[in-house]
Amino acid sequence: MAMISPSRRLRRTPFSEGVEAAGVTGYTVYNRMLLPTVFRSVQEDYHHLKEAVQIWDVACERQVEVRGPDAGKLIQMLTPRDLRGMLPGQCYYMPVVDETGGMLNDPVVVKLAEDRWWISIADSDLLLWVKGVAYGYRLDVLVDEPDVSPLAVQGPKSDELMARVFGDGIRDLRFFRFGWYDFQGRGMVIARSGYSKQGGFEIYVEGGDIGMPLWNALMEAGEDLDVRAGCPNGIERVEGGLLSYGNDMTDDNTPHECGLGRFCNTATAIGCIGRDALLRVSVEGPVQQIRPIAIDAKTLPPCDRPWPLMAGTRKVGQVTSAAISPDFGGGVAIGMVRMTHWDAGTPLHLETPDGSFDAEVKEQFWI
Ligand code: THG
Repeated sequence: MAMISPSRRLRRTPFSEGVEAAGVTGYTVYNRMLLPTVFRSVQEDYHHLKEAVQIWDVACERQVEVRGPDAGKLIQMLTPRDLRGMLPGQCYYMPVVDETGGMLNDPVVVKLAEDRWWISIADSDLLLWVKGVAYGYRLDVLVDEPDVSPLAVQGPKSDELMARVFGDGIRDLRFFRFGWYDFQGRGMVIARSGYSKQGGFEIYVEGGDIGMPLWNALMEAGEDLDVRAGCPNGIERVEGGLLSYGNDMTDDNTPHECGLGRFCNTATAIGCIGRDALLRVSVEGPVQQIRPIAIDAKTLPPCDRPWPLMAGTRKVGQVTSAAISPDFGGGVAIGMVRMTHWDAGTPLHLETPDGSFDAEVKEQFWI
């Protein structure tokens, strides 16, 4: 594919200088911001992620900050997940739905205080929806996109690297909890989370000016750990079944179709804007759902459009993310499959631009 032309509309990040110095070779666009996709090769990056530790510029996971007396009320309006038990210091993976129950985004929400929240968004313009809801319901909140840029530290050696920069206390941080830690006199929110199954942290860097000093400190502290610049890995995230909004689901899908029913408490999520619609559809249950799909292939083209999943001549679903897995052998994929064919073991055919392949519905994702 031809190069993407840089311009002001395609936002750089506080870490772009470090990403370029590290030799980035591929970018995508996410929330109108640069997101690296490849450094050495997707395969080499994959093996390194599983063996060592990587620093990821995920500044494109923008924060929608909601502040004020009605903040908790507004956040609950966005999601069918019941937030009443959520405490400051916790992060939740949170489906966001519209009035039809359609997915608008699948962010991580960070509860900083009763009256201050960050919504760490996937690739859709959620800020506009949240501002619209706040205005339309005359809520007493301020909604904006602060100068906060997540930097992820991912991989099995993440704890060791983070302890060297932030102190040993960080080792005690639990999954999807956050704390405040000091770097050069600046308080930073750090959570144990991230878009991989290899373990690690996300540092919510407040103030772009401290971005490169932090990047450089992590790189220097991890030299003997073989720390490298990395990015969300297209193979590893499919093996782990981590969904990508806009790829694996859109506003045409309910959270239940996306397999996110475990993050919904629609009966008790009072105030959720899509609640009535979801209660209606949840009576019957979804008629299609996300499934892991194994593909009998040695190479696959980039999945830049849905690939039909066929049972004979009948289309029964589609694959929206796929890769060849070095560790599991053959193709791994995320698909949306009709109820009649979603049982594990169901044999299917996958139609790609490079031809047709045997495929099979799997019981669970690979990681
Ligand atoms: N971290 C932060 N913001 C994000 C992402 C992230 N915003 C964009 C995008 N990623 C949102 N999508 C996801 C998808 C999956 C997860 C997080 C965000 C995730 N899922 C775990 C899983 O499925 O195993 C854990 C979910 C749980 O148990 O709560 O982490 O990565 N800040």
